[in-house]
Amino acid sequence: MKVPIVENVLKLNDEIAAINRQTLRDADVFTIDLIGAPGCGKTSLLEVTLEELGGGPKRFGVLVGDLTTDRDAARMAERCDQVVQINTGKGCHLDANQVRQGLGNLDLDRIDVLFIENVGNLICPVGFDLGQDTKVGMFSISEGDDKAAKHPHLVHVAELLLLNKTDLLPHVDFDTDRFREDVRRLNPDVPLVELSVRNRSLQPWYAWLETAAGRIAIG
Ligand SMILES: Nc1nc2c(ncn2[C@@H]2O[C@H](COP(=O)(O)OP(=O)(O)OP(=O)(O)O)[C@@H](O)[C@H]2O)c(=O)[nH]1
Ligand SMILES: [Mg+2]
Ligand SMILES: [Zn+2]
Repeated sequence: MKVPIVENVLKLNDEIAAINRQTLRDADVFTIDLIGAPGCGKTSLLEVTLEELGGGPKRFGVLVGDLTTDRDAARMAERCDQVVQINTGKGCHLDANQVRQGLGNLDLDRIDVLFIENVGNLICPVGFDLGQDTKVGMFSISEGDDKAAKHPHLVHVAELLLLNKTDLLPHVDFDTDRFREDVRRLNPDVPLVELSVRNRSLQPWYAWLETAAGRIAIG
């Protein structure tokens, strides 16, 4: 007897993700699924990005996933008027249907770049297509230098990797060369941006963002 439950769940997810992708393309919105462990600095990065780039030519929106609170959305809503919190309950990742519902609460005509902050988790968010243009993986110094090696799927899939909290390097035993070697071995081509949101050293991230988001303008 065939029991294709998981297969069907992912198939349905992919179908809804395709609808999301079309909706976002039609509205000329470039969408980034930001994936990282709890506390690596996803919301902090987006807060500073919204603050520093918010008045510029690109208009931003955010969908943020969290189990029960709206704290991340409240933080970002201070810097952006297109922010929607998605509560996943016991769910450890966002799925395409939740994103679909989130999109219905945004004014896509007023957004050029949409950030989706996924639930803090390095594992299953990698496998769920949300309709995004690209997935960005975020690690941080405080998690330990073995996390790229232990989460190869994210390293494979990500189009950009961020290593946050470099300001903590003097205080933490983190072998940066080892981390870089693991990344190179798993994905020789992925750009790795080492940064400190705390120190606001975000220029390489902004440069990547501008190039990546530029694709919709020329695409
Ligand atoms: N030292 C240091 N702390 C940072 C940096 N970036 C973020 N933090 C701190 O790390 C903690 C977690 O940051 P968040 O931005 O909430 O992390 P998150 O990834 O959004 O967390 P979840 O949404 O819970 O998964 C906060 O106390 C931040 O102030 C950094 O560059 N350096
Ligand atoms: Mg957060
Ligand atoms: Zn999950």
